[in-house]
Amino acid sequence: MRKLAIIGMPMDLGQTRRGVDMGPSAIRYAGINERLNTLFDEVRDLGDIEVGRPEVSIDKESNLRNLELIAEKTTSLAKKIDEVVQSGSFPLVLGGDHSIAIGTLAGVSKHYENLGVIWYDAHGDLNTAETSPSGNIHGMPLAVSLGLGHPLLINIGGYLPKVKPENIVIIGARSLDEGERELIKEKGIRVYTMHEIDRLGMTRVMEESIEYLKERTDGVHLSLDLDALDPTDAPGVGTPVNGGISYRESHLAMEMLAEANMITSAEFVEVNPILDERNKTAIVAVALMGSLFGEKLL
Ligand code: HAR
Ligand code: MN
Ligand code: MN
Ligand code: MN
Repeated sequence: MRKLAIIGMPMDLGQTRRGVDMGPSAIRYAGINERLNTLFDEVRDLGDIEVGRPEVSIDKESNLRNLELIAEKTTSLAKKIDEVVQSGSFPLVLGGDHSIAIGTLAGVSKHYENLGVIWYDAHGDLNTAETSPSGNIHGMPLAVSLGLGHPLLINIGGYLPKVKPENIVIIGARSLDEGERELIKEKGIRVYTMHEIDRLGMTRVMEESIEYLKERTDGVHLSLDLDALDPTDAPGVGTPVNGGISYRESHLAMEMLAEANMITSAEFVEVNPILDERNKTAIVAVALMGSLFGEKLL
């Protein structure tokens, strides 16, 4: 029996643009239930993790924005995800800014020896407090999952690391900070930048990614940041970067993942309805979920 559990994570503490906390509502409004109902034997919407509207704060020592709050809230998310995986359901998390991935991965990875991660994003999210240009934790979750970053974040779930560098594939990168580039080289992380997507085409990028992860992982988490897409297709994001992946290429990527039958958990993040055009970005997110979970055109 194929079971899906939807978990909303209305958190905007990893960056400074308010509104991304409304992402889960926007995605639900775009018709997620209707779209996915027929693709699973059971779909349960577990509602949102309680985030509230806490007062923002900057940790003086590390300069990280909302460090303790993010540690607390992502810990709650990790616990919920852990329960969902244990119950045999596929966890689908609705963000929220990308810092929520710290919690998702902490909840998921303990169930796998070698969790693979597809990081579909314009950014690397590989900063630490030392390399971050902004102090925004949404630019750090992939580094945190590698065990690099503030102790309060890397130890969530009580173990580390959540992911090994050789089990990661980044797709869509076009805005990497200097420290992130160095880390990618040092750790040998596989990255398909927009250059490779243009050059090889999305078909080959996905064929290679799927083959690479199949060889070395026992489960694969898809972390899809809507800013991986071109801003013309997904305008409702806090940090848009021109020259992104097209709507159709993204569908192809999701369809190929469905065919490969390898994704074991997923999150869709950075949908900000305040910055959007008539909920377009949430609608795109839901359409991509349809393809990811096996919707057929014919
Ligand atoms: N690299 C920049 C920083 O760390 C910008 C990160 C922007 N973030 C996201 N994540 N939307 O993908 O501040
Ligand atoms: Mn991101
Ligand atoms: Mn693990
Ligand atoms: Mn991004």
